Amino acid sequence: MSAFAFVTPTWDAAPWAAAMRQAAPHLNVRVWPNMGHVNDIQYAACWLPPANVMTGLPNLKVIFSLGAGVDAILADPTLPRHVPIVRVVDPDLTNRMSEFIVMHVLMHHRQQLRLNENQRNGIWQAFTQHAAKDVSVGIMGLGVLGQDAARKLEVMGFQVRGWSRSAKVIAGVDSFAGPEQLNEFLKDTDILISLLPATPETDGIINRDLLSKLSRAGPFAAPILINAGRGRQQNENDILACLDDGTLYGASLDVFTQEPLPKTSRLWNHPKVMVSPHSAADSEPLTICTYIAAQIAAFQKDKSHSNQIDRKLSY
Ligand code: NDP
Ligand code: OXD
Repeated sequence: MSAFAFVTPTWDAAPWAAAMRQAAPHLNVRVWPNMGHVNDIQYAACWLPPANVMTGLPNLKVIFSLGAGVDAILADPTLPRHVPIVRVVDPDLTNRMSEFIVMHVLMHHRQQLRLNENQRNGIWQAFTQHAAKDVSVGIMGLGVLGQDAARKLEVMGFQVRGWSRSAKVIAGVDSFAGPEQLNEFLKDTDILISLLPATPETDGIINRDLLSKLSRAGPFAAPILINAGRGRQQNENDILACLDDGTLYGASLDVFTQEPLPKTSRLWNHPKVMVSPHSAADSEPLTICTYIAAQIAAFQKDKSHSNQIDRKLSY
């Protein structure tokens, strides 16, 4: 018998199992830790699987991530090396992320934090409006999510640039690639966005050194940071110090080194910061299960699957 297991110790798996049964009624769906006979399980979808669970499934053929990122799966040091890992690439998730990115770029661009503060104090005061064409938005990570956000920001009139490992050709978007072009990318970026995956190479990349290389020629004379990639990429003490001394004008942070963000973090109440609880782009159970069901159908037909990560690159 071929069975499918959800292994999501930190999430409620019930809505996921229900969605999977709807998306693939023929599949035998199980939920960790009640997985029945482990020999039956050929497919697993997970988020933060406990050590030894995946490696204890001898007939596992594909591991599915329930999100676009796979760091929550690769965190398992016992993960079997021979089983392919497939991540989510889906227009619904991509749209959700672009909504978040466009919303936060616009909130900073139109100075919404200052307007909110004035509203609380009953102050009627309009601020200078700057043209989008005078603002350069730089996206670190021009993958599936970064490219979609880049296109949408370009349509709105912003100058858009992106940085990735390999160079890209995207109409209206300047592409920079590799460590050797990072400084060039940063020096004319007014609003920096991270949509990078968490990998050993990107860990800690958002630090004082990087932030101090950003443009100070934009409308606010200091840059803005938006991180919806992963918290591991940011040094939060550096970000706070840069906000306090004016190296940064503002920040939107959706991801943190520790999640949930501890109540004691100064980021919660910092007047220049917008905090969201790792919710830039939710994985919607039925959408994601429909995607996984289609991948399993393809795999059962001819052993094919798409959006497999490269284990050597960790994304
Ligand atoms: P992709 O794999 O499609 O894109 C990753 C991009 O990062 C690629 O352009 C890649 O370059 C680039 N990259 C990776 N490593 C480096 C490096 N060392 N130097 C420069 N560029 C690098 O991923 P997605 O766009 O689908 O997702 C990106 C990330 O967004 C996820 O991994 C996840 O961490 C995060 N995410 C966050 C969510 C949230 O709610 N906050 C929701 C969904 C995702 P290249 O193109 O050359 O390979
Ligand atoms: C993801 C996430 O990787 O939600 O999809 O963080």
